[in-house]
Amino acid sequence: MNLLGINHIFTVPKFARNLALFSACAVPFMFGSLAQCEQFTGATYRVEKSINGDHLIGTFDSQDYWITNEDDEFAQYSLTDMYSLSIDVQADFDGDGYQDVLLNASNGGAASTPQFYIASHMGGSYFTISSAEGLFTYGDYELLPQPDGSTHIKVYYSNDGVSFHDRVDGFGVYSLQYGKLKRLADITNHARIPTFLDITSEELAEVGEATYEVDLDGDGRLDKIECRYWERWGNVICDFDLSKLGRIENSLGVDHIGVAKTSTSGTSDLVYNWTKIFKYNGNNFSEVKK
Ligand SMILES: [Ca+2]
Ligand SMILES: [Ca+2]
Repeated sequence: MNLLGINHIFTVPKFARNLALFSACAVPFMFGSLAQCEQFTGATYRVEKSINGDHLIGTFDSQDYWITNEDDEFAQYSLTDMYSLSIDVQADFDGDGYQDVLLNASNGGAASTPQFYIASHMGGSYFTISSAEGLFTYGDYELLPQPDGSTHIKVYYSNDGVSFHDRVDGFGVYSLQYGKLKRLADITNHARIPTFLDITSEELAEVGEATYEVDLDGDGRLDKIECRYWERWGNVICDFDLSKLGRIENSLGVDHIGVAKTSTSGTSDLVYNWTKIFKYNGNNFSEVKK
C-alpha cells in the first residue's frame, strides 16, 4: 500500500485514502485552501473547441479523456457533436472524493434550449455523464451543500414554445448518486400575485386577437389592453391605450398578463407570468426585480 504517491490514492481502501488525501493536502490546508487541495487530487475538466463542435475533456493523472453521452436515455443532445458546451462548476457533487463537473450544452441556435449535465469521475479512467427530466431549461441553477458533504443542485424550470401555455416557474432538486442525476423534488409554483383581470396565451391561441377594457391609469375612463397571439412562441403580447397616459407599445411575449390589485401613483400594476410585477415608471411598465 503506497500512501505517499498521489497516483495511488484511489486504489487504496478508504481509510488509507483519507490518510493519503490528508498528507497530500497538508500544505494547502495550512494555508486554508481546501479547494486547491481538491483540485490537486481530483480530475479537472475543460471544453475543447473544434470545427465539428465542442468536446468535454476530463483529465486525471495527466491523461485526457473525451467524455460523451451516447447511452444516456435523458440526453436531448449527443455530446459528441455539440456546438456549444460550457462548464458551470467543478465540484465533488456526490461527496465520494472524485471531482465532477456541472455543464450546459446547446446546439447553438438562437431558439436552442440548453440542457444541464453532470459528468462524474468514478476513479481511474472511469467517467460517466448524465442528465435527468427537467434539466432541459433556460433557467438558472443554485448549489445546495448538504451536511454529508455532497451538493444538491436546484434548477429552475423555464420552457416555452408553440402551444405551451402552462406555468413553468417551478424547480427541480437533483442529487448525483453513483454517476446518475436523480430528481429528488419536482416543484410546481402555485403562488400568484393577486389580480382582478387575467389574460392568457391559452385564450389568445383560440381567438388570435382580443381587446380588454379597464381603467388602468385611474382617471375614471376606460383604457384598452390590445392583445394578439404570437404563434412562434405560443405567447400573448399586449399594447396599452390609456386615456390619460397615452399609448404604450410592448413586445414582451408571455403566457399570462394580469391587472394587479395594487397600483403605483394611481396607475394599476401589471402581473406577467403570475409572479412578476411590472409598475408604471413614467414611460412604460417595467419589471420590479425581487
Ligand atoms: Ca464525485
Ligand atoms: Ca383610464
